[in-house]
Amino acid sequence: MKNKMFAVPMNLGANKAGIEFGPEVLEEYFPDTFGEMTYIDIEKQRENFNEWSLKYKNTILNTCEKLATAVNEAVRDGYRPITIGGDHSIALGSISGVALEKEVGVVWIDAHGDMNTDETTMSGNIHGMPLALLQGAGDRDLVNCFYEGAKIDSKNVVILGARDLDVKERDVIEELGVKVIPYDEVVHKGLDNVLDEIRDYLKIDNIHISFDVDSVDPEFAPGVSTPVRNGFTPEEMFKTFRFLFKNYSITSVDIVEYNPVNDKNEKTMNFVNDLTEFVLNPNV
Ligand code: DIR
Ligand code: MN
Ligand code: MN
Ligand code: MN
Repeated sequence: MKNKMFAVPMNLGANKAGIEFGPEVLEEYFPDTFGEMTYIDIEKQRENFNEWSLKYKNTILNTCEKLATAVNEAVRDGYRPITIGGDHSIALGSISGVALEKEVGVVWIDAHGDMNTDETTMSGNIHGMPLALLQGAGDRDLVNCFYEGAKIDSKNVVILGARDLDVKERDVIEELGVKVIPYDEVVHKGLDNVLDEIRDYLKIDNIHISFDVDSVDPEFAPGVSTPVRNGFTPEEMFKTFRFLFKNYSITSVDIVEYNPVNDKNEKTMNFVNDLTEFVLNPNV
């Protein structure tokens, strides 16, 4: 399958400086991997600053709708869209763009659940909400991004690697019935067993992988905005990707939350490049 790459240099969903430089740093150091990205423009919209719990909602929605339009066209033209972030709020756009064409399941690989709503959030940051929004939970305007209503079915969603879920976020996860495999469980059961479990659980052919770099242990990927200890090794992540590409039709991929400002010895940058190279040319 041919790939088409999109870059979304936005940090507003995380409200932290640095993530917006991810795509340009990757492109500068690895032009062979990232040289062909189509950049989505971030057009600042007028914001309602009374909406504390939905910081930069209008600009994020505008960006996600533009990304969804571009991704949707790529899918219709037979490409596999790969979206390079930017913060994780952009997955609202990428997945909406795919979901209009195909019924997709989602493997959300993240230290976090990203299943807050505007009512449960403690940060007000929209990058903690996209997975709930995609299932129809949360702010109506954001839920209706690109087209009206939920984009994915909760039974087709797995959160893999979580280890930092907010208390009320857990309630949303439980209400919607989303399967969570915390990183702890990966350690206790072994990654191979967990991956087999995913294959038994996700009974759908088309899968979108939404990969948050902070799912990886900060020892190997310090270049993120919200590091959480005890995460995946790079080897485990390559194994996971290889498994998913082997067992499913991977419609589309996000690689988000790389923050070059926090990187050490270019570790994260090199890892993101290696993983993207695999995604572009998966030899399984
Ligand atoms: C936290 C952090 N749960 C929030 N979320 C992050 O702001 O809602 N997601 N960092 O990637
Ligand atoms: Mn995330
Ligand atoms: Mn995260
Ligand atoms: Mn994050």
